[in-house]
Amino acid sequence: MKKAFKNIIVTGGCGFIGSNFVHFLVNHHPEVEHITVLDKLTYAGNPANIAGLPKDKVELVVGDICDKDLVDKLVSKADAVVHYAAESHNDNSLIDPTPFIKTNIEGTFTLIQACRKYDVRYHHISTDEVYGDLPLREDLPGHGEGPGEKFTPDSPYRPSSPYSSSKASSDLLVRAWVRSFGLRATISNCSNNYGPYQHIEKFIPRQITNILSGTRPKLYGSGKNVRDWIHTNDHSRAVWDILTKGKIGETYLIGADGEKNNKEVLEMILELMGQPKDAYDHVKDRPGHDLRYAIDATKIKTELGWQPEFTDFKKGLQHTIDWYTQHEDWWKDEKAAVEAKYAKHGQ
Ligand code: NAD
Ligand code: TDX
Repeated sequence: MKKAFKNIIVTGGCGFIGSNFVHFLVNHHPEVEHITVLDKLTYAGNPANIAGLPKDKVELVVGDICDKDLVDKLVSKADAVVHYAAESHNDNSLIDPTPFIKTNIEGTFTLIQACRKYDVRYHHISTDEVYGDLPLREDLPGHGEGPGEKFTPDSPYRPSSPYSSSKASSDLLVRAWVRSFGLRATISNCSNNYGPYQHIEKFIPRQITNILSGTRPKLYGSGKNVRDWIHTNDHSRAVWDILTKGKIGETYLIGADGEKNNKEVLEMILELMGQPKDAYDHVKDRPGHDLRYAIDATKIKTELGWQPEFTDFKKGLQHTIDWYTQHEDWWKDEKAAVEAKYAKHGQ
């Protein structure tokens, strides 16, 4: 019989997606008795994201996933590690890749070495960006529905940025540890998440908070780049399904058929916030900007029975806009510095 996961470490549990998973565990899985959030609290980590959760159940350990002794001590007492902690922003990785190499690669190495030592179940959170990008649908013979026109777990690794190449490196370490050392690991590669608590450096919250601050939104390049959006609640449910029902050594792609180009998303935000459709600026494009991401989520749907619940993007976006509108205290203090950094790089 499978061992129950009573004591789980969630790395990066004070970030956007990791904190969503911590809330998900507390709200939906009382059988998980103790959650240790291991988080360095970088600029992207905010303890407020898990404030209010029961202190006897959720313990925050402020520390670095590269700290071998700390990781060893925590992992020795755990049943599972779900690894979210990362440097996560492409634009930052283009300015200074150093912390991406350290946290995303060395941090993963540190965690899997400890999981190997104590035979602890490990789930690795990754991104669809490891597969590089796809041509736009209109340029494909099957208009995006033919074989090989979306990412599948067998797509070749072809990362474009320092961020995505560091994530790809970490995935490959995990695959090798499964094969060479019998690490009990699974990997998930998810598409672009949206929802409350996302850092305001990212596309959707940046534009919402720009409008709320009286600043014009900023669109990179032509805005034709396509992202495959999924609500972060759907991501958390998928991760739990993989952790508890997934097959060791397997990779699962998570996506909710949410393809939209950036211009469409921005126009939708403007419309929902009562602004003219063209009230934004075109700014310098991102170097190496991936054109299109699209996930074929057949495997997780058919093998694990997962389905997304947030299928109405406009409704999810409205809910996200409402959250940022009502939680100015969560983002206001950082806004000027985030925009000043972008302005320095022409974005
Ligand atoms: P985020 O930047 O919001 O949060 C990252 C968290 O990790 C922060 O709390 C930060 O303090 C912590 N952290 C960073 N370096 C650390 C270190 N060395 N030691 C301990 N903690 C550290 O990121 P996110 O958007 O929530 O992404 C979480 C994970 O999901 C990442 O692995 C990312 O690659 C992956 N992912 C993100 C998306 C997306 O759309 N945001 C999509 C697919 C996969
Ligand atoms: O101001 C902006 N204007 C703009 O047009 C910003 C910040 C972004 N963009 C574009 C770039 C992308 O095409 O919007 C799109 C989304 O940008 P980001 O929010 O930076 O996300 P992306 O680079 O697609 O990566 C995200 O999804 C995959 C996460 O940040 C990663 O952590 C995840 O792995």
